[in-house]
Amino acid sequence: MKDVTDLHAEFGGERLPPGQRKTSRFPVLSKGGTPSVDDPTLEVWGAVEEPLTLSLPDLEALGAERQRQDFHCVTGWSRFDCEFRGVPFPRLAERAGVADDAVHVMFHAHDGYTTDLPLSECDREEVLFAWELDGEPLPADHGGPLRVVTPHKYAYKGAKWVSGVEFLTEPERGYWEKRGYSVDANPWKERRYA
Ligand SMILES: Nc1nc2c(c(=O)[nH]1)N[C@H]1C(S)=C(S)[C@@H](COP(=O)(O)O)O[C@H]1N2
Ligand SMILES: [Mo]
Repeated sequence: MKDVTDLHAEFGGERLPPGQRKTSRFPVLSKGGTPSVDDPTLEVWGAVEEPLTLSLPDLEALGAERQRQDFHCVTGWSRFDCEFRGVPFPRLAERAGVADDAVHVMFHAHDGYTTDLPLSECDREEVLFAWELDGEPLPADHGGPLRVVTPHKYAYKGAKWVSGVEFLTEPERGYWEKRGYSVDANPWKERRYA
């Protein structure tokens, strides 16, 4: 299994980011209820050569892998050693063929949630479209059947119940980013609020 729990070194910080406390629980944080998603398909559109509609088997076929990752919530808790299985963002970007003028990405979710990141900050091996947690299908409360995880950012950058990935030629703001949360969301720099 690929272990990316050392990625704090890239950001010059300790494994536990400043102002965070470690928990062994896995709290659920959602802006509303848990939507039911029977048939997960992921739409990919915007500044790409080929818009895609991908099923879970399609995602699997792009090259799924298991990764050990830490999970940092902006409200102050961190859960170490989450084992997610999914497909890394770069596999999907390669498949869609990202246009030269794409600079930013918006993730869309079934509960109406959105979140945005610069393309360079989500085109990373540890950004996963994940459907398994700790060897089990991803629980619905945690975003099952399909979510994004962003261990190098606060977890609001990882859309649960993800429905779409939109490549943008100009930055736009997601749900929490419009409401004052940081676009950067770097836990080691404590970029919590804009
Ligand atoms: N679709 C969707 N994704 C979401 C959210 C949400 O409300 N809806 N909340 C975000 C926030 S603020 C956090 S901290 C994490 C929480 O993930 P968890 O419930 O698995 O702990 O999901 C993020 N992704
Ligand atoms: Mo959060």
